[in-house]
Amino acid sequence: MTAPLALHPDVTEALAAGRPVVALESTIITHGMPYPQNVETAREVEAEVRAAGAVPATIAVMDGRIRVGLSDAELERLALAEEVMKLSRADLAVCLARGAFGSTTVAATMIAARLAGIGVFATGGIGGVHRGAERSFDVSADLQELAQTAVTVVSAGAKAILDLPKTFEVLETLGVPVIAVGQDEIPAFWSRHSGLRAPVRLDTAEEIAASHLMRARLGIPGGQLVVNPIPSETEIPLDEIGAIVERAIATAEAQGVSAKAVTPFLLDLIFDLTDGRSLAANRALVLSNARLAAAIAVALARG
Ligand code: PSU
Ligand code: MN
Repeated sequence: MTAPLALHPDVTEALAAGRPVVALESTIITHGMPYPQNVETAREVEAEVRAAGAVPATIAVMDGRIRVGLSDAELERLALAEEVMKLSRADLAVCLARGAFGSTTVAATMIAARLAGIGVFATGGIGGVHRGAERSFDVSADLQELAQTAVTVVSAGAKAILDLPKTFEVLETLGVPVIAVGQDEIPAFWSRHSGLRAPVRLDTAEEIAASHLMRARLGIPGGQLVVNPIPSETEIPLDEIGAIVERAIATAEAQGVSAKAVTPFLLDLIFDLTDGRSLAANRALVLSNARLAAAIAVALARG
């Protein structure tokens, strides 16, 4: 029995030749950004990965198969689709078995990347422990996935819509290395600073790749979380985005938004409340993460 994986020919070829490949998620396209910025960003991210010498593999579920690497027409179809399941570990198999259409979150993209033999994955922000989790118990399955699936995930940290100290405490408990790049502090998605000290700092793609390979040699399951600060020009400082986030969370609570709907609801509202600045920032940080992930993939391919 093998997994229903369908690799794009460019991805198959690169993997067979031991050349660098970077996995990319698709929930950011279907649930993270509005059309047409979602598909424009997806295209720019793929181009960035190629320019840095790696092959991009955007992952989604279509027609009963996990697709690893999409054509431009498929990216467009995903970006325009209205009924798309947001897939995490819990629902990946259900979606495949039903032959439904689904986009993959960080957790599901890690599972797919691992099945395809891809070691590194670029995204925007990971899911984490939501504020008020002591009441709602809302903790993203992304954290458990990082603990068990051996993929290095390049992010800009976790969004300030989350409880950041609790998110990083859970990652520590789960044995997930959180690696800051170029600074001693953990970045907070739209902001370069969070006030939280990073457990580890590594400034080069080579060091991050070496530690990924060392974990494999030790037989340690689980991945690494790289937290790469957003480029300064597009940063929204924490004291500025903080108040907006508070308003968005209060609105979500008043409207009874829960479960999978929380993150997309907040992102959409924050987009409106910042007059689109949050989206421009999101775009810039994903591109920067794609560049770093490609450099890590190049270093991994060298061994
Ligand atoms: N961060 C973003 N945009 C997104 C997400 C995170 O900047 O769209 C998505 C990712 O796919 C992540 C998911 O895995 O939200 C987390 O959702 P939840 O909080 O429901 O676990
Ligand atoms: Mn959740």
